Amino acid sequence: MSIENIFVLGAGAIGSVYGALLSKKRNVTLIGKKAHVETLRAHGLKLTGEITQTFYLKADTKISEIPPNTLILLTTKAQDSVRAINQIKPILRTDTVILVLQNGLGNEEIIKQLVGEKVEVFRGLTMMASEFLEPGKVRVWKGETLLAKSKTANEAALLFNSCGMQTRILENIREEIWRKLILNCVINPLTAIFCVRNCEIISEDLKWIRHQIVKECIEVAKAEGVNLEINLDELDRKIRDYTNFSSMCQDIIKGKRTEIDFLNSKVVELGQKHRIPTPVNYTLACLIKFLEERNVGFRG
Ligand code: KPL
Repeated sequence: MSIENIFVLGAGAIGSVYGALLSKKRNVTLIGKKAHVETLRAHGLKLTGEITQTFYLKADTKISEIPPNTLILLTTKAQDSVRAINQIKPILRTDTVILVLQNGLGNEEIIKQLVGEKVEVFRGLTMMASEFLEPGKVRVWKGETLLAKSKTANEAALLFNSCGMQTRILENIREEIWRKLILNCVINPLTAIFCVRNCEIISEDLKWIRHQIVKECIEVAKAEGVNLEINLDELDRKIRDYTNFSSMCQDIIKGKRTEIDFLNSKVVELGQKHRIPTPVNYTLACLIKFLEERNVGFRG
């Protein structure tokens, strides 16, 4: 495949950043919510933070037609991917490629089941952070992009790197998916519950909880055939470097559903399968579910 067109399906904070940077070299269309799309069309996309630039690129609320040689970056929240993919399923072509760039475990398997063999689906992970400030405005913190080895991964990595995104291909992405999952299982619920920036959870008072989350995840990963060695102090240092509000914290603030089912709840589910207790992950998942329900209740 030679990537000519790119759709970013789920142009919230992180999707908008990827779309903006890739528009330096390719024809990119951001697919997002109406208010964001209208602002992008009228005033462009303003990135602030570690990248300060305004990008003028195409934007729409849905994909009506998929041209040949299209790469679709799936950046919706994990819980929205089935709906998003079902909408475009009838117009997918055999030369369309889907890159699943989301948080969570098991996402690409769901997409593969939906689209079948005819479409190449591969997994990516982003270590970038972003905040959706208002329609048309996103703050960004740079970070690496990791791509699973697949037919289109080489071409995608070359393109991403040429657009200024530090990108690597991994022979075996499974271990990195777990590492990112663990980072999210620690950061996302704690920041969402306390409504604080990621670096703020590096408090001595939360140390036992942070480390217990990791220990439970490591046990479950092992039972799933992934042996991880994680240095807890190093992980704490990594978290201290993130000064943004996590995606889950942003979701809770906005009264939206979160990715908890693909993060801590997924670890609990797999723990049950292997009879491994995961009480701390379970407690956090319950607290997030409570916040989600309360939000939905308030919205009526
Ligand atoms: O993936 C993220 C998220 O917010 O969902 C991190 C890397 C934790 C950045 O906040």
